[in-house]
Amino acid sequence: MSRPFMAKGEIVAGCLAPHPPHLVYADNPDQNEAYSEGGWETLRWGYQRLARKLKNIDYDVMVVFTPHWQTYIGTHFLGLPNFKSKSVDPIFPNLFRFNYDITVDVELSEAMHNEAAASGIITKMMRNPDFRVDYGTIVSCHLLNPEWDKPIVTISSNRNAHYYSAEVMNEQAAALGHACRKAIEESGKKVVLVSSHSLSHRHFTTEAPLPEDMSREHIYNHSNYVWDMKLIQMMRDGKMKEVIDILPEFTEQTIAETDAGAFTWMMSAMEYPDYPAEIYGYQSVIGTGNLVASWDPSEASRELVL
Ligand code: 2X7
Ligand code: FE2
Repeated sequence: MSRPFMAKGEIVAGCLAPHPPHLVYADNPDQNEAYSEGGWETLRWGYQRLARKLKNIDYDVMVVFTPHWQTYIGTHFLGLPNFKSKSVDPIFPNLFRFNYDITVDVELSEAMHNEAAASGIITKMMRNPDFRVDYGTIVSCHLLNPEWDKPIVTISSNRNAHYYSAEVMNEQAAALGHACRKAIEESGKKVVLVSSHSLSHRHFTTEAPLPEDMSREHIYNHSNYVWDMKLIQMMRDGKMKEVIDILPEFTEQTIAETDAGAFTWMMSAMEYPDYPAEIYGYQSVIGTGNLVASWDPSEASRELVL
């Protein structure tokens, strides 16, 4: 239903925000129990610069799509106003034991759920008060807004790439992005979208004795590096439709975390930007390729960062 007296809602920024728990570990926030001597500064400094930009953007809510809330029947949306617990990374409990207290914009979450359902996508609201929010949501949102002073919505990753193929995932995620854009416009809200994932995702299976020992950190292999650089160049050139078209091939060749659908969802919701991405930093974490980047639809505030 359209609301004639309300300003149209809009997507005011889209952020590619990788979520290795190492980045929060390296930052030593009060919420995390582990202690580090730092590390992965190229990514963390990039995140800090993007977080400063977001502080100067007027927005109501962050909507994050995460690969680490994996759902096998449909797409799920957080559906309670508050979630509070401790998140322990299943692979890196030595790095990430984070006490979170998250506020959710349930109104927008339901609106996106309903619009997606109306377009034929299988959906569900998560109303379990004991549900533990995944570390993908927590890491990306913490690094983009360490004050946690805005509500969020998390969208799960329906594992289409694994049930069917990377091509089917691309189609489904694009349809979800389209529905979410419609819901945001109807809501009258200003929204920051967050696509939470690495690019290339082959990773080492052993860890350095000191995880933040940067003398041990490098990309898993050259082929993944070349693929990541190819995509970043296309982002700089504003070729987002082309990036999404080759994403299934990229996903398969580099075991990329784009398999989750987040990036396709965000680009579809932003109608495939043809303007340059803002590049904030690229670095490997335990061998994976990670890029912090943003798409700013406003030409007036769009920057050449790196
Ligand atoms: O979830 C992750 C990731 N995507 C990349 C690197 C390291 C750990 O966790
Ligand atoms: Fe991940």
